[in-house]
Amino acid sequence: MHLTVLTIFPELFGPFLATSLIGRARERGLLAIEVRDLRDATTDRHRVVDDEPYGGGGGMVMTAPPWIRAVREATAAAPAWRVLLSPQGRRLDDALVRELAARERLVLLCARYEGIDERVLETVVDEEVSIGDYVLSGGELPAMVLIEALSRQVPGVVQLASSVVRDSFRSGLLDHPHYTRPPVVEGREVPPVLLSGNHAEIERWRELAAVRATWRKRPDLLAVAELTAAQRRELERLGRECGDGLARRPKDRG
Ligand code: 9D3
Repeated sequence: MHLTVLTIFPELFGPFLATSLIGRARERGLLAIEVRDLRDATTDRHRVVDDEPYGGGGGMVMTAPPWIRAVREATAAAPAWRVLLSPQGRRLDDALVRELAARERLVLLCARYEGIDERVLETVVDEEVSIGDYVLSGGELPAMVLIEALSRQVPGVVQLASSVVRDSFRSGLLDHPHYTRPPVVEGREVPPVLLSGNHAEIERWRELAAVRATWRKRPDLLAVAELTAAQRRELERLGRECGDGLARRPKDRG
């Protein structure tokens, strides 16, 4: 997979792209990521990328010519799917990550200021993507979120640990709770089954713990989750225990 990032803050990406999973994937040639300074596509002495909005009002708008030039340069050698990170975009989720990961080449446009000249969208953008309904100052952090999620979908980037096998199974449930040493923390013990050495029973406990966690923290996910028979029974039990229409019991914090 080949990514080009266009931004006026290329320095934000340095350590992020050099570290851990992504750094290793780049070293191993599984992932090619190029970060380009949008200002390199300007033609004036002061490398200006913004101007006042036509029609007045506050704020500044990113001008079209540097964007159009930069995207055309980035796609000159080979075509790419061109994504503008934007509050107006389609909300990023697992399905969108997989769709984008199926593209061989992506160009990610990171905007700043109040907005970007609409003709950029009309001429050199294929899709707008948002990472959620909250206000950030630009598209750089959203681009990093997207890059991290995408890189996990590139074959070979994440070593096939059991956690990834479970990830790729994706029942649509939350994870079960995890425990490691020491055995007692603030007087709290580890669920004894996890120390039993009985792997079939541990697997059953995790299966039910996952459905309980989802029921308590993200009940909306249960509508589309794929449940085993045991998980369906546990869900019915939780429903009876709580009573339909009553508030869910918050996690005991005794
Ligand atoms: C405060 C300015 N807003 C007026 C209603 C519009 C606005 C412009 C530019 C809001 C945010 C931004 C900068 N954000 C992004 O470029 C961005 C973003 C985000 O803010 N939230 C979630 N996903 C994304 S993707 C790009």
